[in-house]
Amino acid sequence: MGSLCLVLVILQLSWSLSSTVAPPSSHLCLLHQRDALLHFKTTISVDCFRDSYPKIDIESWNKSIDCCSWEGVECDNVTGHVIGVDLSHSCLVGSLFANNSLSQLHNLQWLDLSSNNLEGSLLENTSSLFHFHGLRRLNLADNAFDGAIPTELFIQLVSLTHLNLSSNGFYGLIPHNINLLSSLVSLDLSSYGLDLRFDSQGFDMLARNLTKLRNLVLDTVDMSDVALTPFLNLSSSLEHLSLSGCKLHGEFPTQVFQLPNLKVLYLSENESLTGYLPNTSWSSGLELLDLSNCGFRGSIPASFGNLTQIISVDLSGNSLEGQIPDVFGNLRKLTFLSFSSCSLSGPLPITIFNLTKITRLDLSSNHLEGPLPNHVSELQLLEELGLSNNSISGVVPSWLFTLPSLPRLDLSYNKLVGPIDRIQKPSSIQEVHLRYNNIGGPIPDSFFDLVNLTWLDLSSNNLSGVIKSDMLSKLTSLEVLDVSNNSLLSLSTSGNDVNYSFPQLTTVNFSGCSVRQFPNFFRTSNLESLDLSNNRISGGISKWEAEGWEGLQWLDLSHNFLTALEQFPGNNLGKLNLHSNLLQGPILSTCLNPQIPILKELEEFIISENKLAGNVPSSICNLSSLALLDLSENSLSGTIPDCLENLSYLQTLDLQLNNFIGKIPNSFVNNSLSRLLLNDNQLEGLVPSSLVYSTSLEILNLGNNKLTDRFPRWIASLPSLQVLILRFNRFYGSLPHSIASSNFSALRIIDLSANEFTGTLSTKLLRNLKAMKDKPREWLNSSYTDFFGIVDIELDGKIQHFSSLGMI
Ligand SMILES: *[C@@H]1O[C@H](CO)[C@@H](O)[C@H](O)[C@H]1NC(C)=O
Ligand SMILES: *[C@@H]1O[C@H](CO)[C@@H](O)[C@H](O)[C@H]1NC(C)=O
Ligand SMILES: *[C@@H]1O[C@H](CO)[C@@H](O)[C@H](O)[C@H]1NC(C)=O
Ligand SMILES: *[C@@H]1O[C@H](CO)[C@@H](O)[C@H](O)[C@H]1NC(C)=O
Ligand SMILES: *[C@@H]1O[C@H](CO)[C@@H](O)[C@H](O)[C@H]1NC(C)=O
Ligand SMILES: *[C@@H]1O[C@H](CO)[C@@H](O)[C@H](O)[C@H]1NC(C)=O
Ligand SMILES: *[C@@H]1O[C@H](CO)[C@@H](O)[C@H](O)[C@H]1NC(C)=O
Ligand SMILES: *[C@@H]1O[C@H](CO)[C@@H](O)[C@H](O)[C@H]1NC(C)=O
Ligand SMILES: *[C@@H]1O[C@H](CO)[C@@H](O)[C@H](O)[C@H]1NC(C)=O
Ligand SMILES: *[C@@H]1O[C@H](CO)[C@@H](O)[C@H](O)[C@H]1NC(C)=O
Ligand SMILES: *[C@@H]1O[C@H](CO)[C@@H](O)[C@H](O)[C@H]1NC(C)=O
Ligand SMILES: CC(=O)N[C@H]1CO[C@H](CO)[C@@H](O)[C@@H]1O
Repeated sequence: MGSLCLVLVILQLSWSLSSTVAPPSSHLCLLHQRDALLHFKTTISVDCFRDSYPKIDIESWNKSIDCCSWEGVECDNVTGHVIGVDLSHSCLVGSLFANNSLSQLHNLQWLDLSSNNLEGSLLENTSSLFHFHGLRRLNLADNAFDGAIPTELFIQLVSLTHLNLSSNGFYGLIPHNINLLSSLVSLDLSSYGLDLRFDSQGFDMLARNLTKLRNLVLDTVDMSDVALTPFLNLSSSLEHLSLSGCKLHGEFPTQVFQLPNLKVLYLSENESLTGYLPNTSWSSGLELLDLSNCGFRGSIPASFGNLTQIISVDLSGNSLEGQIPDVFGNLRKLTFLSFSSCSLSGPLPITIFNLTKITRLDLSSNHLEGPLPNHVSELQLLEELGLSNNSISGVVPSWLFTLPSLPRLDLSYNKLVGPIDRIQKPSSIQEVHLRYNNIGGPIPDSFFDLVNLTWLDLSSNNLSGVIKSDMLSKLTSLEVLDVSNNSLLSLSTSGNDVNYSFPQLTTVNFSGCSVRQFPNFFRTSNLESLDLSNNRISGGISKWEAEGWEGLQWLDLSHNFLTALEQFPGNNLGKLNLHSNLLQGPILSTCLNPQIPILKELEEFIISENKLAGNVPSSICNLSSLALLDLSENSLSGTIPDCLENLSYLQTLDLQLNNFIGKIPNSFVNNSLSRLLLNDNQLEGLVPSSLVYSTSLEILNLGNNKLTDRFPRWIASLPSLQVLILRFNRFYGSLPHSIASSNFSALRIIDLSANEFTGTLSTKLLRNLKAMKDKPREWLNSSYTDFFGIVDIELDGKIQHFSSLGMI
């Protein structure tokens, strides 16, 4: 009974409603308008990219169906006139011709052709569109229209309320008579690349005349000529102002933040735009604020805490300073907050840690100090947390490792001391970065419970104790372990360590710790990179220890106390650094024994500053991938093997400070060689003429040998040569005149001292050393200063001083 009553009431209600409006006619659509639409359909085609489909399917427009019920078409319910056409995102391809049939839709109020692939100049091809006197919304965004925006456009479209020409190829000045569009509510002229331009007068008029504007979007429109005072005249109805990357400069009027209806303010990427945040009366409805990478100054005012509607704030990359006011308690809608890369100081605002909806919080790269709160139960949605590069002190609280949505924690470059408390319910966090803090004591066990860790970086702290493989045993997903520069931390060497393997581990960095022995564990893993440099590893590496390591590509054992090496570890090494150890005897002959599989992949081999003796075996030339061979500062003797031409990728050959004798082999045929350092040996004979082919040669140091030769005239033709040292040899004769006229185009250092050169020194030669004069600073920072100190030019007893050499 009750439900029957209800049905009756509804029937009556709907009858009385429909009786007040005219009943819909069976054919609303006017035939000539239908034909105009169908004709338009024939002038364009539909072509979607893979995986996309049209929002409006223009193909479904069908003559036998009333055009007012076609997708994307809207008619006036009473007159049947087509008043709206929405063909946005509909995969339209083609040109809009000037004689476009859409122009016959005289009553059109809105037209949306955005996000298609239409092309041609708006000026030429669509001018007929501008004759719609009744047009209120025009959206041609995201097409390929280009050309200047036609002046007539705005004369015709005086009723326009919504104009969207964004993301096309328009260029040039925005016509002043845009200000005729005094009904405009929404204007979007954003472009890709500063091709459209507002002049100061044009924008001034816009601000005064378009009093109904609610949306003004001008991203990457060039506004470098626009003064900022007209912003004071912007309509108080403004809700959305977006001026990213507009080259604005000057002081932004604080009043804009106070426009009563403002909800969205984007001013990012205007480096020269300065200004201050308002102390009072922010627009209370502000939801989105992005001022990133501008020049805003002053402090963040306490009134910030009144922005209760705020959802997203990005103030990163400004010159804001002072404390962050602790006023986030009422900002319950905030999901994104970035204050990174400012100059903010003082304690961390505690109320920030009470934000329940926040997903991204970035306070990195400031001067924030003091401890993190001990207990935090909010932040459950946090996906990104940036606190690195501050002066945060105290312990690393365990709640950071329980946040369910946080994949990565970066607290690097702070003053945290640890330890980390026990973690009650570890999250699935994947990356923990704590480099450059003051965390002391043993590595807290709690880290080893973070079973989903892939990256653990504890480098540059004060950690001590011993890392054993069983500690890491739960971290089966670990890919990168970096504990470098913890000078009291060492690595267990016990035998049972071999039992664990780390299938994902590729990179281990123990540089600068207290490791005393080459480790057993990791050997069976798929390790690719192992850095044990700057440790206290002494004794030898046995053949047994050197086996395995099949995946190892990069091994750094430099700055240790190794005395012996039975075999190089791993067979697939790309880089091996044994610099500065105590390796003795003829290791090269043993380890490069032709019987042992040779390191075909080895690109960099550094064994300098050891106590190697004996000859260099010619089997070294089997290392055919070598780009860097550094045997310097040893006691190697014998001749330089005459097979270097096999090393066709060699870029640096450093044999300096040994006891090599005999002639320099005349077999430099590869043109990638850039550094050849043979100084401080006992080499005799001539400078090998094959070097003339080494067109990449930058440094040639043959100093302190017993070479007897004339000045090799072809040297001046080496186009890249920057450093030429022939000092302390037996070079004789005069410098060839021809070199004075050559350009020596790159040369910056030349040292011919302590030879037997004769004749006069041509000032023309020295005047030609052009490279010596430019960019001294850049050059001084380069690594050449590692090799050479003072350079003098001394010829025939006369020392020449040139001002351009002063900087050396
Ligand atoms: C148009 O609609 C009629 C009736 O529904 C149908 O028979 C005809 O195939 C349609 N034409 C096109 C081109 O879709
Ligand atoms: C026409 O009528 C439909 C349904 O009655 C309504 O949804 C639509 O908004 C009306 N359109 C106009 C322009 O009045
Ligand atoms: C419009 O112009 C194009 C090219 O200028 C022409 O091919 C086409 O027939 C014209 N259409 C109408 C309806 O006049
Ligand atoms: C319109 O654009 C097309 C293609 O970009 C071009 O060929 C044509 O000449 C243009 N002008 C007119 C008036 O249609
Ligand atoms: C302009 O159109 C584009 C594409 O349809 C859209 O993304 C953008 O939000 C529009 N601009 C305004 C201010 O509505
Ligand atoms: C401002 O708009 C009015 C119409 O509302 C128009 O008459 C006037 O010319 C416009 N001023 C400018 C500078 O365009
Ligand atoms: C523009 O702003 C200035 C400064 O606030 C004011 O003096 C002037 O009257 C305003 N002009 C208009 C047209 O609103
Ligand atoms: C806000 O107040 C501070 C301190 O009283 C003052 O230095 C600053 O100029 C004020 N900022 C604005 C925009 O009024
Ligand atoms: C926040 O707004 C209230 C009321 O509008 C006002 O009384 C208070 O002074 C404001 N607080 C700040 C810090 O501006
Ligand atoms: C955090 O919020 C809770 C309730 O939501 C409140 O009791 C507590 O005082 C707040 N803490 C801070 C520091 O604002
Ligand atoms: C670790 O990741 C696996 C999936 O990769 C997941 O099943 C597991 O729950 C995660 N562990 C924790 C403690 O979240
Ligand atoms: C992205 C962008 O356009 N940034 C501009 C911000 O403002 C400065 C100075 O006005 C320009 O140099 C940048 O190109």
